[in-house]
Amino acid sequence: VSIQQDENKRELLYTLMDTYRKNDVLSIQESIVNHVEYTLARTRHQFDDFECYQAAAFSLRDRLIEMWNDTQTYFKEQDPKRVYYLSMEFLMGRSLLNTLYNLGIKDQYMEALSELGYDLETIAEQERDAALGNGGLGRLAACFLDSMATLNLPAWGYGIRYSYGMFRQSIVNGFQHEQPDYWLTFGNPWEIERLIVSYPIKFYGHVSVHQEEGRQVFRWNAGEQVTAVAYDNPIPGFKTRNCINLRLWAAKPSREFDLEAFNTGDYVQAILGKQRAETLSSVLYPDDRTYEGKELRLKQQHFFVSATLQDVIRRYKESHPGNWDLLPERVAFQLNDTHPTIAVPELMRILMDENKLGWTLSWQICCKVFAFTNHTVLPEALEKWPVSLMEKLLPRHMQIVYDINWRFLQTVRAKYGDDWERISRMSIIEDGAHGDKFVRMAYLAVAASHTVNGVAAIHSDIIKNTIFKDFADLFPGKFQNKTNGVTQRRWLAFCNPPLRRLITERLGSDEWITDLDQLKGLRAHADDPALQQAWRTVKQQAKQRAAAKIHALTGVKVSPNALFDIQIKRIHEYKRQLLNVLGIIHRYDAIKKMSAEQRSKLVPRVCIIGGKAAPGYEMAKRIIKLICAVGEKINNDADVGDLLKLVFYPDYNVSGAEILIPASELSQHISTAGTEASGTSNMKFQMNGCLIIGTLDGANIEIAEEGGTDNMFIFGAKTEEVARLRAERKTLVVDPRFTHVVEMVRSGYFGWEDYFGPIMDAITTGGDYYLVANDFPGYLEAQAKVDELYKKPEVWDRMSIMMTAGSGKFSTDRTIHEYATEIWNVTPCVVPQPEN
Ligand code: B1H
Repeated sequence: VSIQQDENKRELLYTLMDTYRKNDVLSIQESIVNHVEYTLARTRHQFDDFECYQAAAFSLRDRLIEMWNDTQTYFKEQDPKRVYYLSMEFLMGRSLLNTLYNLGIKDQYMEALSELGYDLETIAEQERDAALGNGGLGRLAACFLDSMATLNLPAWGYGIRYSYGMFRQSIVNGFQHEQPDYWLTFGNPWEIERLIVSYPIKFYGHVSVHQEEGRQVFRWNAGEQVTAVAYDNPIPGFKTRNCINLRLWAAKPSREFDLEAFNTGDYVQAILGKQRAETLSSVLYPDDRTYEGKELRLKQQHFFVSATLQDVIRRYKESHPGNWDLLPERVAFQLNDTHPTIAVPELMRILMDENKLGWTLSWQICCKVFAFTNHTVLPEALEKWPVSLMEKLLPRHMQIVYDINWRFLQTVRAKYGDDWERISRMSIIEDGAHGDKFVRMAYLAVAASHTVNGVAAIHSDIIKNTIFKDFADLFPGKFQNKTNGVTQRRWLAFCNPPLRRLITERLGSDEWITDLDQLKGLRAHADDPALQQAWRTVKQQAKQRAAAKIHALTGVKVSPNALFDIQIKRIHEYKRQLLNVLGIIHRYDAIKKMSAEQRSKLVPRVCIIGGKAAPGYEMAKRIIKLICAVGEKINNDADVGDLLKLVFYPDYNVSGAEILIPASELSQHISTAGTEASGTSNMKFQMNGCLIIGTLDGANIEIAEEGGTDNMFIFGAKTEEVARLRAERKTLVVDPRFTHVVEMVRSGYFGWEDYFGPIMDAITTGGDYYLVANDFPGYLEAQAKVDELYKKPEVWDRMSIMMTAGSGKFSTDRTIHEYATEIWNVTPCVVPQPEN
C-alpha cells in the first residue's frame, strides 16, 4: 500500500511541476500572464514592454528552476567530482534570448508574445546587461559557464554579486564620462535569493594560540564580521536538461556580531556602522589590468573566497562526514587569475583551525585541489599585497602564508642548495627596497596549485620563460597551455541568425552548434559563387543593422556599402588603439591629397573604435579624446564624404559586441607582440567571417594556423624581437609618414594639441615602449593589402568563408573539455530527461 501511495505522490508531484515540459504557445502565454498578475501585480490587460520582459523572464526562470533542482538533486545522488570556478568577474550580458535558444523554445515564445501584441526583439532590448566584469577575463568566465553546462559537467561558478557593475561610459565633447551602473534598479528576474544560504565572514582582529591535546591550536578573534548571502543564477546548457549554478555572494550586516555596540548607548551610530557591510559587494573595480592595492579590493577577495570555501566544505562534509581523504577526488578549484588566491591560506585555515587537521594533511589536500590560470604578463597587473595590510585585515592568513613560504623555500633549498639569489627571487614574500614587504600572489598560487596554465600557446610559453621561469625549472610538469575559446552559441548561432541558417543549410545539419569543428566542412564550398553571394548578403544585413545602431547612438550616418573596420576592446596602450588612429589620420591625409580619379578607385571605409578607459588611466582617456577629435574632423569633411568615417562607439559592452561583431569585415588585434595573453574577441570575429589585421600575438597566432596565414593580414615585430627593438629604439629610422601624422596632431590639425601632447611624447621622445613607430610602416602596408583584396569580392569572400571554416578550435567546448580532462579530472554527469 505504501509503495502505491509513494507512486501516486510521485505522479502527483510530476504533474504539479512540469512547467518546463509545457512549452506550447498557450501554456507559455499562461505563465507569462500569471507573472504579470501575481509577481508584478500589474494587470494582464495592461503591461508595458519592460513589464513584459520581466514576466517573460520570470516564466523562464520557473523552467530553469525545475531543471536546476533536478540537476542539483542528481549531482547529489551521483556524487561526482565537482569543479568550482572561482572568479571576481562574470561578464554575462543579457540572458533572455540566450535562455530561449538554449532551451530550444525561442520560436514558441516569439509566437506567444506576438499574439499578445509584443515583439520579442523589442522585449529583449529591455534587459540590462549584467556587466559584472571588465573585459576578456570576465567574459571568458561567462563563456566557460555556457560550455560547462552544455557539456553536462558538474560545475559551479562562484563570484560576487556587485550592486554596481562595469561603469556606463558616455562621451561628452569627445571625453569619457563615467556613470554608475546600478543594474539592479528594477530587480533582477533571473536570480534566486537564498537568504538561508549564508556564512559569516571575518576580518581584522588578532590570533591567539593555546595548547590542546599536545598541539597548538590557533584561534582568530575577528574585529569585524559581515554575512555573505547567496544569490543563485541558473545557467542552462544548450539542448540539455542540465542547468548549473552561478552562485554570487552579496554582503549583508551580520546579525549577532556587534550586539556589543548596541549596549554602548549610541544606538543610531551603531546602526549606521552596520550599513558599511553592504559596501563590500557594492562595486566592481573597473581597473582592468592594473593592480591598485586597495584595502576594499582585498576585502572583496577574501569575502567571496571565504563564503565559497565554507559552502563547498559544508557540501562535501554532508556527503562525506569525517572523511577528508576523499576531498581531492571530489573537489577541484580553478583560480581565475590571482584574484581568488587568498583561497589557499583560507582553505588551510578551515582545515587546520576549524577541522583540526594537521599541517601536512591540510597542505597535501591544498596541493591537490587548486589549479591556477594566468591571464597577463603585464607587470602592472601582478598582485602584490603589502604584508602590513594583510597582517591587519587577515592576521591568521598572513601567518599561514609565512609558514607556506618557509616550507616552500626549504624545497627550493633542498634542490638548489644555498642559492640565496634564487631563494629571494622565488620567495612568496618580497622584501622591498624600503623595508616594505609584499605577498606575491602569483607565486603563492603557483606554489599551491597542481597545475598552472596560460591562455594561448605563445602566452603559456612566455610565462614559463619569464615571470614563472624559476618555478617552471623547479616544477616542470606543472605548466600547461589551455588556449581560450568563446561559446559559438552566443557568439555565432544566436547573435547572427542569418549566418547560422546559411551555415546549417550548407553543412546539411546544425550539429556544429555543439561540435564546432564541423565548420571545416565549409572549406569545400569556399569557392562556390552561390555561397559567396549568400555570404555577402548576410554580412550586408548585419552591416545595415549596425549602421542603424551607430546612427542612433552617435548621430553619425555611415554607409553600409563601405568596408566595416572595427576595433573594440578596453582602451590600453599595449592594445595600440593609437596605431589604429594614426593609420586613419594617414588615410585621411592621403585622401585629401588625391585627385578625383584616384579617389574613384578607393575602397570607402567605416572605422569603428569602441572601449572603456579605466577611470584613473589618464593616457587611455586622452586616446579616446584623440579618436573623437579625429572622427569629428573627418566626419564633417564633406570633401571626403563616405570615403572615410571614424566613429567612437560609446559604452561598448556585451550587447554592443553582439551587434558589431556580425557586421564587421575587418577587425584589429594589433597589440605589441608578447603583450596580449590571448584575446577572445578575435575568435568571435573569426567565427563571423571577419578578416583580421593583427600582430603575431596571443591567440592570433593559432587563428592564423587554423584559418590560414594567407587569410590574415599579419604585420609587425615578433615577440622575440621586441626586447631588442626597445633597446635600439633611439636608432630607429622613423618612417616619414609616421613623423608626418605625429606632426599633424602636434600642430593642432584636430585641435586640442596641448591635450594630445603627452600621447605624442609617449611614442616619440618618451621611448615608445609599445613600438608604435616601429610597426607603423608594416601596418600601413597590411592596410593597403586589405584595400586591394576588398576590391575582389570573390577573393575576399573566399577568405571570409575560410576564416569561419577554420574557427572550430576556438569553441570553449574544446577549451573546457581540455580543462576537464587534463586539469580537473571531472567527467560529465548527464541529468536524465523525464519520461513523458
Ligand atoms: C586579462 C586581465 C585582468 N588579463 C586584472 N588580465 C584585472 C587583470 O581588475 N583587475 O584587476 C582585470 C582583468 N584580463 C585578459 O584575459 C587578457 O588581457 C586577454 O588577452 C585574455 O584573452 C583574457 C582572457 O584570458
